[in-house]
Amino acid sequence: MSTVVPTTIDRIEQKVDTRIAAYLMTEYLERLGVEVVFGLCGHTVIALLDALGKSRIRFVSTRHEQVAAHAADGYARASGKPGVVLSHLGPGLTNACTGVANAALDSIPMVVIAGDVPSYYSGRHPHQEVNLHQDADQFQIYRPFCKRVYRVERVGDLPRVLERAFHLSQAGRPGPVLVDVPMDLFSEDLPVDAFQQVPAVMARPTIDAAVAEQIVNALAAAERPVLYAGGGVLSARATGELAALAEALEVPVAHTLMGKGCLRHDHPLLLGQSGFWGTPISNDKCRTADLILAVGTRLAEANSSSWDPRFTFSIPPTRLIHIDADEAEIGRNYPTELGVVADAKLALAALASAAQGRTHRDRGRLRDEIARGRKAFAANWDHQWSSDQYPLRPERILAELRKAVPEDGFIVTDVGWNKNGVGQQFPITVPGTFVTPSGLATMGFGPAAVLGVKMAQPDRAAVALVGDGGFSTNPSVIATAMEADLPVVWLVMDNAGFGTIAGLEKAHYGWNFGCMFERCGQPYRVDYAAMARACGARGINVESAAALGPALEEALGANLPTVIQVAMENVPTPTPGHWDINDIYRKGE
Ligand SMILES: Cc1ncc(C[n+]2csc(CCOP(=O)(O)OP(=O)(O)O)c2C)c(N)n1
Repeated sequence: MSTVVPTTIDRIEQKVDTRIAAYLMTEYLERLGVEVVFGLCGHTVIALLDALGKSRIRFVSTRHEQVAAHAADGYARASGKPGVVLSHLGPGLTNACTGVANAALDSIPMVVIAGDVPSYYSGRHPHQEVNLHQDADQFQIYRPFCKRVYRVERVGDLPRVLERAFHLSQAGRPGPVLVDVPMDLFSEDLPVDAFQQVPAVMARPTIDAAVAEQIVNALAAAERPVLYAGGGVLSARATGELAALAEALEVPVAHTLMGKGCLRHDHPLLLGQSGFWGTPISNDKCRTADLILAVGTRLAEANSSSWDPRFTFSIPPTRLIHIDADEAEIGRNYPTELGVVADAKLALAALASAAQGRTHRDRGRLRDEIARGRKAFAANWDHQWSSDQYPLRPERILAELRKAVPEDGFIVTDVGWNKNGVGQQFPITVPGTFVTPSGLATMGFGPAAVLGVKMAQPDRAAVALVGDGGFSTNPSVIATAMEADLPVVWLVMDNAGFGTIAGLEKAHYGWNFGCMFERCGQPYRVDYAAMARACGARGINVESAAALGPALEEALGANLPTVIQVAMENVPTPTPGHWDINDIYRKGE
């Protein structure tokens, strides 16, 4: 005769009130301030959906888990809170992977809650488990990019794991955390007060007065110093502190793609973006600097011209001081004179305050030089802002977009001309209004991320500027925007192909095989505006350059999601920097 050993929960149940875990967990999410969960259903998560449906939390049901993850990512960027994703196991988990990895590479706080196969099936290879060579291990797919992957083995662990997930996703360098829950645990009972602990309020690390003094001294004494701002400056909401430091010591500011917006576009000390798609004045000043103070950046490949010293950074002889939330980033690609692990806002505030009233080396006619350098580069393309040609020049599209969208409106890009052109040329004045996928550079990010941005900031305009390739990866975003009542605008730059890669192949191999949209050898165009209308949304086909401005005005004033499709000439974004892939390609016979 077998003896039934009571579990911890059974023992607890005899003494205290209990409720079903899914409901307690949802109430906990409400208490943590979660306003919205983005996800897609499956049999493993309907217990949680039932609870969510009865809560104050909104559930945005997407039609692809990658869309859910990108939307949660956009929400996190525009709200400053972690994005929350709900995913089914197996195909749901693998579909969401790209979106979660994209968030990870851009240091976006995110909690992914996944329903898994029932716990008691471990090793039996149940329905929809990814398990051919490992048992009950599919959550490990998230390991290379999540800050933690938790598999909850017992329902009693759920409160602690969720608290850890919300804490870790936001603490230090933010990023995604996976909470993988065997579905039977959602339906188990927990004591009503099981979800007690909330994430600690964190005092972020700053720099002490002596270190601040040392850095300010070095900047003041340097002959050609540069401040180099990454996305960490924007996510720490530290742009005011950066401007104060730059102005106090008269130091020019260069930035990464994600650092765009760190100073107003018209700030006289702004050099612009560095690297392959950067600006010549930014690359020149970085390369010839005697001291660079880099803040909140990985000094990653695209912005560093593949780390080739002839183009963007030449370290040494340039000396580098690097402030970052993550110690692993310090010294990775360049020898670093001083590494500082600190919060960008606190560190820049300490530096700005130490720099107030300090004398510094004479910077000569630095501001004039910057103005001249920026103007000379813009002269290569600013005449195109008014070009009437059809298909449109991409620069005309940017000009119309800038005119139509208020300064505090969001420009969400994808990858392609949109990201590279906006990063290089588009005037941003309000920090945080430029949202872009940098580290993973995922095609498909923009059309979905704009949903989360609009959810976080419903009173501000939100436009996704995307290529036709990126838009068509997942046009189901239109239906989701309709269902969630999110009046976003997608401005689709249509060049009938994966234009950026087509241009690269053409430059090296003389044709663009495999990169253009074709049917029977002819260009193949999809009517995305009609697709929008089929979803009950608005769709506008722009048929002349002059028609784009009015179309944008109309779309931004509408209370329905709108797709604006505009034919665009496929021209490459200027590349003042370097990318060493261009040295790899070899053309045979
Ligand atoms: C998921 C994914 N697959 C492939 C790529 C490689 N890639 C970079 S840009 C690009 C073309 C994007 O085409 P489109 O959205 O039409 O924009 P365009 O380049 O024409 O401006 C591709 C395929 C990528 N970044 N992401």
